[in-house]
Amino acid sequence: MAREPELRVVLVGQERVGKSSAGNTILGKKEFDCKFSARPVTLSSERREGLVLGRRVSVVDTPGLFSTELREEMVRAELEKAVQLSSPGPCVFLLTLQLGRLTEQEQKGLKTLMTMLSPAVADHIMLLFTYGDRLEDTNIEQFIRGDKNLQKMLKKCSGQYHVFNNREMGNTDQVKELFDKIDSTFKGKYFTLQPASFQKKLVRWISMPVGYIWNFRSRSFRWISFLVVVCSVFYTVRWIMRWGERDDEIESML
Ligand SMILES: Nc1nc2c(ncn2[C@@H]2O[C@H](COP(=O)(O)OP(=O)(O)O)[C@@H](O)[C@H]2O)c(=O)[nH]1
Ligand SMILES: [Mg+2]
Repeated sequence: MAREPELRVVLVGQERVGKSSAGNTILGKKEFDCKFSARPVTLSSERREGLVLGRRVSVVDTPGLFSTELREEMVRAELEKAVQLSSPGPCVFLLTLQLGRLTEQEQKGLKTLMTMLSPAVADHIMLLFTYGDRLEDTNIEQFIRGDKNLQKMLKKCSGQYHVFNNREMGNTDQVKELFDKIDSTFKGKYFTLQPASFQKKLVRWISMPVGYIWNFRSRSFRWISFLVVVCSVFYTVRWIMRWGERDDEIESML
């Protein structure tokens, strides 16, 4: 019997919606940090893998799409890193939403992913609702039927969704159901990133270190770092120019 292909999953969404917890539910063990805290715990994309229900599975957890800690450029870089970590490409992006909380920013998550990665990503996005324990005596289908914004979101992506109760990490039925939905919706196809143009790369090379420095918490440290960078650039340019002058000097002496 042919072995089932590896399932590569990337978890994306707002901060504290339950992405890392969902990653742990998929893998059936506590691989990602997820604790109740006022500040986000995940600040860079991380990959974990395992054998789940007899199948090789890799899960990449990412920081929040609208991060309170990272600048937009860094969020984009972490998303691109997530795609690379999921090589040759993720089968699905699980856009994670907390059941019962759909803010305007959360509704923009899809657009953010399309802008940051590529419009083609929409076909590989599935909505994953966490906090399934809140459903009580209703079900997810009924819940979606009652929310026009959710229906709109589903129309703009693959149309597929699933619900997790991360409080029941040992419930493998919810994981099996997710795998079945991924298989039937994406049929082994996966998302890849087109190489960026030279201009885009140049803008990123410049904006990445600037964004990185700007992310430092301490204001004075931020400014000192800027000064160090500016001075380094200045002295490097001066050194290169002096080099040319020295060649001229040597030539005139000979
Ligand atoms: N009741 C309940 N709590 C959850 C569920 N999923 C996550 N949480 C809690 O939500 C908080 C944030 O979860 P986390 O996975 O760190 O969110 P992330 O920032 O999106 O990675 C943690 O306190 C989790 O225990 C769920 O399905 N049900
Ligand atoms: Mg997290």
